[in-house]
Amino acid sequence: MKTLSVVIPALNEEKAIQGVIKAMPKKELKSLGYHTQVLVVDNGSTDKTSKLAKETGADVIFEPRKGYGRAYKTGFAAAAGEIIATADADQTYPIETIPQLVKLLNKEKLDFITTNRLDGLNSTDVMCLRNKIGNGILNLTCRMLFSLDLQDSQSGMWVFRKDLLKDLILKSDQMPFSEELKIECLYYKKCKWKEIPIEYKKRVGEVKLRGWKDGFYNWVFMTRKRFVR
Ligand SMILES: Nc1nc2c(ncn2[C@@H]2O[C@H](COP(=O)(O)OP(=O)(O)OP(=O)(O)O)[C@@H](O)[C@H]2O)c(=O)[nH]1
Ligand SMILES: [Mg+2]
Repeated sequence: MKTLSVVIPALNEEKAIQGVIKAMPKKELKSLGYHTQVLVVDNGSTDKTSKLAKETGADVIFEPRKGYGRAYKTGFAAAAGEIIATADADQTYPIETIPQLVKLLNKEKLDFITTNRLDGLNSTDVMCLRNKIGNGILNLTCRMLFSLDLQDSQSGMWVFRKDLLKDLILKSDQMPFSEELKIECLYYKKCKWKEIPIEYKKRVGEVKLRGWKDGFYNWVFMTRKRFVR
């Protein structure tokens, strides 16, 4: 049987992590021929995230170096699957749709699927106005600099072939990792990709994103990446 690895970065997500792991559609993936490996990458949570993740059956990797991007790099290196799927540890992403996305990846022989959270958003409960504006600016910048027809450059749910990671230049260890991975795969590697709309849900637990500060940092990173790879 083939393996699919689900990599989840988690920092102090004790309220949400078990719900994310329990929602894992292991049976459906098994019927598609995949064993599911769930990898939670913890960067020094001070709460019970790791303990609860282990108790719910996930493999937990402790990564002492800080950052969202760093957590992903460590998780990807440890992933045994030929396909990798990702999601936040905050119950915002529809984990249950992973089998559909895997089917699509295989049917259309895609290398990378990224998801679009923004189309179906109506409540400010799910994403505040500040984040919507920030996402709009980042998406426009991404379109202008890289000519990528992406509606959501900052989405953190992807399904892709692990092989694709070879030769990528991934410098960010922080939040810009999400846009950097897409830019590397879609713009520099010119892989076969699709963006799929998903239902994005209200976060459980505390936000780790630092609002305008991270938004600005992501914008500077993206702009710089266009000229200095
Ligand atoms: N391992 C690790 N995980 C992190 C770090 N910072 C954030 N995360 C996790 O990465 C995911 C994304 O962070 P969020 O706070 O949800 O940021 P966001 O998704 O942009 O913002 P929301 O829309 O409010 O959820 C969550 O699962 C966090 O727990 C970090 O430094 N290390
Ligand atoms: Mg989140």
